[in-house]
Amino acid sequence: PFLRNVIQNPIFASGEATTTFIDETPSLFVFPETLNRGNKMLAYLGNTTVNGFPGISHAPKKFYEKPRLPKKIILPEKELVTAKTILDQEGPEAVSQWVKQQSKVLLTDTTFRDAHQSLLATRVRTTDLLAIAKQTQEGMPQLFSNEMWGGASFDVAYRFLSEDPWDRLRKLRKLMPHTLFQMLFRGSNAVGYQNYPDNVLKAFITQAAEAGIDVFRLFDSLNWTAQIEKSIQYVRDVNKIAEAAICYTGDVNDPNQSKYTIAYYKDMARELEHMGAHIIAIKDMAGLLKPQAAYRLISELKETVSLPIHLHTHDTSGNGIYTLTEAIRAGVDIVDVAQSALSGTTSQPSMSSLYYALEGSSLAPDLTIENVQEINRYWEDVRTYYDGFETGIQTTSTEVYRHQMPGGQYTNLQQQAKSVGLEDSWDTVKEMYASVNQLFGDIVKVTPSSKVVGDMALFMVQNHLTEADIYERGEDLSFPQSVVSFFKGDLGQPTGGFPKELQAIILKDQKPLTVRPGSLRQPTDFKKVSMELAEIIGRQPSEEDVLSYLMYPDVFLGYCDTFKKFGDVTKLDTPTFFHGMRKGEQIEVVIEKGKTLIIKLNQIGEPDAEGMRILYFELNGQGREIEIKDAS
Ligand code: 3PY
Ligand code: ZN
Repeated sequence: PFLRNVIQNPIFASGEATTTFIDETPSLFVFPETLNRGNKMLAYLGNTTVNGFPGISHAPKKFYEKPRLPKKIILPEKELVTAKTILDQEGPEAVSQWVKQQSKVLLTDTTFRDAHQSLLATRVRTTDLLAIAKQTQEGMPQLFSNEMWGGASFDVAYRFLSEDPWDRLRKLRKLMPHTLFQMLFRGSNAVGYQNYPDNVLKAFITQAAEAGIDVFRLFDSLNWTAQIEKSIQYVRDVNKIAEAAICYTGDVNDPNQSKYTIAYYKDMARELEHMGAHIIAIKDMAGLLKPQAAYRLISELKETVSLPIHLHTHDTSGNGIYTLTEAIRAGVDIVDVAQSALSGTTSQPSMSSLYYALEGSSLAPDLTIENVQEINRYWEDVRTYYDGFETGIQTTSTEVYRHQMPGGQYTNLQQQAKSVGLEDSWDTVKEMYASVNQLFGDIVKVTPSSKVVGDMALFMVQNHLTEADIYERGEDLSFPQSVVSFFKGDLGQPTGGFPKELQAIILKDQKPLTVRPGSLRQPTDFKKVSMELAEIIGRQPSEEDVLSYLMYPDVFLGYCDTFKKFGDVTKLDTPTFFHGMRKGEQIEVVIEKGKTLIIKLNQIGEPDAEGMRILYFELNGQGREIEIKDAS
């Protein structure tokens, strides 16, 4: 192809090529396959430049400085033994023992997953994680783990970022071989919103372990342990760490609390220990665990089980650091924190704030705080790339103690309310969310059960329904699909069972399940699914593709279509990915080692009668015109 490029070059053909011809003519090195990739990239850039990125307002691209990377990372005097080394060499039980032997509290950094899930709609891209991965490992070798996968990050990667989450995992794994990687796994719902057959759960866990996950935080959205049991076993089967989670709701110190009492949490912890968990997590997804309740809960759990306790909370109320400090005083083994630039409000409390809150005391976590500050600067800068996805929540709010909405759901439901014309009734929706929770018998609310409560709250506000109306006129009402499915038992059984009268009203003549839905599912025939998928996408899918397709068929196929159309857009820098290019701007895109596309946007044409614009690009020195439909 190089010779063909030379021969076809007009300067070469005219005989005017001099000795610097090759150096000065980069287009000679653009080969057909690269050109094809280049053209796809131009199609993406053209479209984003003209039409913007879905979900954020279409504003001119700002000028960004390169994010500040750490200037200096202080390395420990002698290499530390990390939890990852212990897992790889001695297995998960040894990690469990090691954690318990530590005199200081250990930390999990959630910056790569829950922090941006809670603050930036999970939109942080792989490229921005990779750029700080190595320094994160070097600068914070004392961390227990880095939470970097699962939860909403799996489908958001495919759906909104045109990225393969498995690829993210593998690339980070390469750069951070000495750090435990942690993921959030929704029990029987894996990384989706519905129940999957047991063999799909097993295959997913096995594949995730193979791709790099070490710690699986396993929870059930109704705290029904039957739905976590199998997953614990599957994690044990691959010799990884099964961190079984208890979702925290209510308030253990509320004298009126009759369901989610200290005894309830202790019983559940015992059960999970019995099922083979290596660590017990308290998953306080809404940030309801108040400081004194934290002290009490952790103290009592430490006396109840012999496993390490890992606390996850959200700082929505503003009490996060105080809650963590009290938990640490009570002997909690590991706590979740985030880099301060991505901490606070609906995210986790700040790592450095916790450090300084405890500095000088025997409780302070072991950190090289200078490194943490250096790494945090990077996040201060990178966060500005994502300003289109900021939630708009600028302050703490103790209202959460009342409505109990998980951090991740708050702005989602707000959007949902807006989309059905209820933007002025947001306070009413929040109140209704609390009422629906009571109507449903006070349930655990976390993905996906939280969605059911949210859907019902919107339905009731939209249709001006009260609780009494539901009982009186329920027979004639057509309830949201998620609500019917919940009362059928598709998500499992809530603590204390379903309110029977309401269940009958909602289900009408359908019969509810009383057993684990997964126990009724036929095992998935992976070969058959693989063949079906190959037919649709026109290539042999990997095992990872098959699993993703099983979790999210439409989303995965949408991703494959986008990839065919635009190629690998993960190679673009983030401002360009979200905002396209400015007129006159030149960018360089490394599509693979040694292959760079130099792209310049010279002119944006006016739209014709059909709204088509011509964008005049240069791709490695060669003019390229791309026609884009202006959708505005
Ligand atoms: C998720 O399931 O995505 C969560 O983060 C729940 O808290
Ligand atoms: Zn969380």
